[in-house]
Amino acid sequence: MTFLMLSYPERVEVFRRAFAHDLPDVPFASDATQVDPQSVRYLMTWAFPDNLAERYPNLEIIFSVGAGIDQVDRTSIPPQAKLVRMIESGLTSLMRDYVVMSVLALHRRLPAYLELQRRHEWVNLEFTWADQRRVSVLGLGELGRASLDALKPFGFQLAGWSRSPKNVEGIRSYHGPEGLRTMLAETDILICLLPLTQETRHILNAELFSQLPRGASLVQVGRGGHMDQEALLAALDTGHLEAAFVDVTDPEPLPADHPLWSHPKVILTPHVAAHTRPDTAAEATIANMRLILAGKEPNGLVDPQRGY
Ligand code: NDP
Ligand code: OXD
Repeated sequence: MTFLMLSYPERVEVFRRAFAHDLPDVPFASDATQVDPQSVRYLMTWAFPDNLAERYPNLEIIFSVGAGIDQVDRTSIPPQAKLVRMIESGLTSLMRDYVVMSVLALHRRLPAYLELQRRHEWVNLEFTWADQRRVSVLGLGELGRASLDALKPFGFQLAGWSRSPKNVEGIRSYHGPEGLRTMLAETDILICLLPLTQETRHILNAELFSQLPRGASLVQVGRGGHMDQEALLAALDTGHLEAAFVDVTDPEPLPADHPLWSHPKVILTPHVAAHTRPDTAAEATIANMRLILAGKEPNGLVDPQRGY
């Protein structure tokens, strides 16, 4: 019952040491050419090898190295194998930091001040008190909830939208299409932290932007496929949206001549909002392996029907 990890050497070494120390009975391998494919029961990877089912016929669990699993071609997964996404404190803390940074920057109108600085103009822009600023998150999962928790001390009016109803202390919770419309109408800064599924593809489109109040801003940290980039540019150009932080694009890398690079109301980062941290991810994976070996459900088990 080998655990095969396909990733870059530094990350693999951290996992190898953690497995040797905490789970010595589970053989750990990282070189696919040196392992008996029949023995591979657990596979951890980001990019999924071709012909997975034929290559590793006894696969039971596929662990994604990352939180998202939209990179996976579901048709390649052997029918008996389950998919587990990454939930670990290092990645969550990076996302929390990025969301707090961008919400504060948008709240204090940093993109507009950067533009004034470029023009050497000393101008005081209007401001809003934090307790009058409405900040909403699309997606009340691991990362959406952690981000909202980190925003609480600033006193913003917080809201979140999910598929199923939620009851989260200090957060107005919405679900379903009607809930989304209501939340958008009451949102000044919108954060996208959804998984990319058939239902959420291109959810950030012209219609959604038009439902936000004039002057609202966006933090796009989900997946490039969530957003119609032309619609964002149009909403910024008409002034309907004030500014956007964009961390994920379609395609990635974003072509050098794409207008998002140089738009004065956009702060663009190259999909760096969060990354898996090797030591905490190894701990989380070992905890999950213990659950699996005890016949229990691992944390982050993907529901194939929901698609996340
Ligand atoms: P989770 O699975 O924990 O949470 C997903 C949330 O989205 C849940 O609250 C879920 O609702 C909600 N949701 C899913 N589909 C819908 C829908 N159709 N309508 C309404 N709500 C929906 O995911 P994480 O928080 O761990 O991660 C979220 C995403 O963040 C990842 O999938 C990835 O796209 C992105 N990400 C980006 C990174 C970056 O560097 N930019 C790094 C890591 C992740 P419910 O609770 O009802 O199930
Ligand atoms: C992830 C990512 O999904 O880095 O983990 O985007």
